[in-house]
Amino acid sequence: MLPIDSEIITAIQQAKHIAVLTGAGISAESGIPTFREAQSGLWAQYDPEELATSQAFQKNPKLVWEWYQWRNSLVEESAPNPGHYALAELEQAVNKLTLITQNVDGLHAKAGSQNIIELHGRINRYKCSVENTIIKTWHSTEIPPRCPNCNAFLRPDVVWFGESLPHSAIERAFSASEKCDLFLSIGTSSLVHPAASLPIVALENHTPVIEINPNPTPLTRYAWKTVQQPSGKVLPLIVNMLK
Ligand code: BV8
Repeated sequence: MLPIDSEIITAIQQAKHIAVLTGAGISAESGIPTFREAQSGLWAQYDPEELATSQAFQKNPKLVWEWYQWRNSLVEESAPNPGHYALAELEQAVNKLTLITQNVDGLHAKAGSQNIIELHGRINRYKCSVENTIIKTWHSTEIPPRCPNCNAFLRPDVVWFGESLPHSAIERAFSASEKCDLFLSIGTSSLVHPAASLPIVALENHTPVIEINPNPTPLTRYAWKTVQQPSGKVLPLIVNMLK
């Protein structure tokens, strides 16, 4: 494990408002495959960007529903890892921290983070595919199950490709990215928009961006500092160095 650059520690200590953007990579050490990692077994033949669309759901609702049930089973078997817990601790240790996540696994909330913006919804929350109302219980035994109010199919309450993000979530995320004086990008390939635009907004405001990701991304060349190590190792180290 490489030592953490002391300038990173000083920047975190002196920051008035830290914005953090996380992606699937922060949950990799919880055993949840990242979005672009090859899907395993039955799902290896499918491209997530194809399946996570309303077109795919229209065409084959059963297939899309079962894909989400499989992914949800992985989430249910998973637990927050030291990276999630370290971010929850960091939130208590600094002046102000806004945690913006692209993840739909709910692990940040489970780890105790408070100020969370979930850009892409939650995989274990369901809504009517027509009325968009959240449905907590149903008796339908069809796959996908049908809405108890209007009989349309239920779907996961996540944002599919081609769908708009929840207005308040993206508004708050852009506002935090504009107002923060330090931006951390953790475990994201920085490919999916509008989330990938958030660190760009920080850069446009001359805010330093720190990237934590074992691999380079399109953001790497613009980052003030990059730590190319797993977040589950790096984040606890950073939190310990703040003490
Ligand atoms: C929108 C929920 C417009 C669902 C997700 C055509 C039509 C419409 C839009 C578009 C289009 N073409 C392009 C677009 C825009 C599109 C987009 O950005 N496409 C990309 C692919 C180019 N965006 C959208 O469609 C968005 N909506 O634009 O709407 C609009 C406007 C008005 C009116 C109508 C429409 C919606 C985007 C949201 C899609 N939903 N998730 C689900 O989960 O099933 S996105 C999904 O992919 C994830 O949530 C996540 O956000 C994203 C994957 O990104 P990452 O999280 O970064 O994960 P990834 O696997 O890519 O990378 C993991 C990283 O972790 C890697 O870099 C790896 O190195 C690193 N890593 C690995 N291990 C570790 C680690 N890091 C640290 N530690 C480790 N241990």
